Amino acid sequence: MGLPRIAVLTGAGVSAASGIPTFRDAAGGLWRQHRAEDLATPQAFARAPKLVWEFYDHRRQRIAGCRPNPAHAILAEMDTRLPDFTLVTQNIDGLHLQAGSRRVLHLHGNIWQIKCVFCDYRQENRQVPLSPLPPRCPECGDLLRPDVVWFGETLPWAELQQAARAFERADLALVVGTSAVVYPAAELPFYTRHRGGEILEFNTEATPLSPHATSWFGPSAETLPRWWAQFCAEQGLARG
Ligand code: BV8
Ligand code: ZN
Repeated sequence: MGLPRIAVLTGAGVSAASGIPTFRDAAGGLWRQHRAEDLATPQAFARAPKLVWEFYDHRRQRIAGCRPNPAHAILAEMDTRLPDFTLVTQNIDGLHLQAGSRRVLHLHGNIWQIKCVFCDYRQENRQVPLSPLPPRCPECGDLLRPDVVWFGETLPWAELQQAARAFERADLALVVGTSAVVYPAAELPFYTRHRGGEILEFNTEATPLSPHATSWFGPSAETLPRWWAQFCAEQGLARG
């Protein structure tokens, strides 16, 4: 029996130790009395593009100075040590790539990418602050928007299919720092279970996934490195 096939799903909790507030906690959840869920929608953008852009520009400014933490580093190391490893993230902060993970499936987009609402203009943009808001497309003059998946929008088809296949064939699903309430991403770990695989959950609190998983409670910047050291010892993997 070779090394187990592993699929990982991360959420905002994996970036908490990097200083980025999670999506639903107090700091990250509310901005100028607006709930994040109410601003991350096409309807909000159609109604108030400047306000939605001020929300995203605020988050870009917060994220710009943040660095990957040990949880990101372990996931990047796993990427190099395991023959069958897939990292799927709901996060839009880009910290997995910054930590050196090469193969990352971004299901909800990337806050550092902006695209035109009309033509196919799409560009990486790391300007903080961004001004003027809302930015206009240099090609057609229409509005530019963050290249992220809003509530009610479909996820990128190719990434979702690849993620589903990875969780279907995985022996082990690691679910790190997600409240496991946003679909279809939250469905993925159940694909592993349906095929007889095991789910390990790394979170500071219980979630709807917990009854179906083995939980490592605590901050993932501590629990993930601890689990990986134990896993390497069990599998006879020399540490990188
Ligand atoms: C779609 C990008 C339809 C933007 C995001 C009713 C029932 C079921 C589903 C629905 C429903 N009503 C609507 C839906 C569908 C909806 C949905 O699931 N809603 C939920 C809220 C009920 N889903 C959608 O709309 C999706 N699209 O379904 O399309 C469709 C179908 C066909 C055709 C057309 C349309 C789109 C979903 C994507 C939305 N975009 N983000 C942005 O970020 O601004 S989702 C948003 O939530 C973030 O991306 C985030 O990644 C995601 C999940 O949140 P988490 O990452 O889990 O973060 P959260 O704060 O919630 O939790 C943090 C966790 O970390 C906690 O558990 C905490 O305990 C833990 N933690 C904290 N610190 C640590 C820690 N863990 C470890 N260590 C620590 N230190
Ligand atoms: Zn355009």
